[in-house]
Amino acid sequence: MNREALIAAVKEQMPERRWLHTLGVMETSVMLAERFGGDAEKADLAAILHDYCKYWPVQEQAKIIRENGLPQDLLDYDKELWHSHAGAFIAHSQFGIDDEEVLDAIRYHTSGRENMTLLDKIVCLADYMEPGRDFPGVDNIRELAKTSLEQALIAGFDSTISFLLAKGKRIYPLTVLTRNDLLQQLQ
Ligand code: DGI
Ligand code: FE
Ligand code: FE
Ligand code: FE
Repeated sequence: MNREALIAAVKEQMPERRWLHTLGVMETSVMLAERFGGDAEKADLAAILHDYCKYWPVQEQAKIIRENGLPQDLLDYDKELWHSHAGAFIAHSQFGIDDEEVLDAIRYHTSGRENMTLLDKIVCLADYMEPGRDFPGVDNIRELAKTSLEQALIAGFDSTISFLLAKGKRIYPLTVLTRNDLLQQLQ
């Protein structure tokens, strides 16, 4: 499937405002790839697909995780964590994307993981700071992103973890491991 057809397929899966978010992540991923020496074409592709399953019924997302050997522990945590793994699965099975770097960037764009690749970092950070994002601290993340992917990502995960704590929600352990690992990378 060519890029235009892929974009049309993605657009159909989501409301207008989420499509505008996706456009913002595409633009920001490419900018970050250029800034930090990443692969702009892979960043663009991962960004296009990253939220493909975001508006699918949660039962469908759960079914993909249950029936295809994806990490079952996801099902014990917030449903917001499911669309990234389901999205990577669909990117491979439905759209034939075989590039593991692209699939991983989609798969880990919400939680991150230890030893994130450059592409993982670019897509995850673009998701936090695309122009349409407006949450307390987002301008600080954009400022940090001028010089350090890691510092900007840590600020992003700090904000997510604070948000989850304030809501009394559980934190997916991988999110904490990701933050610890990024801090260690700065030492
Ligand atoms: O899909 P997006 O809204 O663009 O962004 P995302 O894929 O980063 O999802 C973010 C949401 O996931 C945010 O509302 C917080 C929620 N979430 C719930 N539990 C966790 C979590 N995010 C992380 N990183 N870790 C969690 O444990
Ligand atoms: Fe997402
Ligand atoms: Fe294959
Ligand atoms: Fe997103």
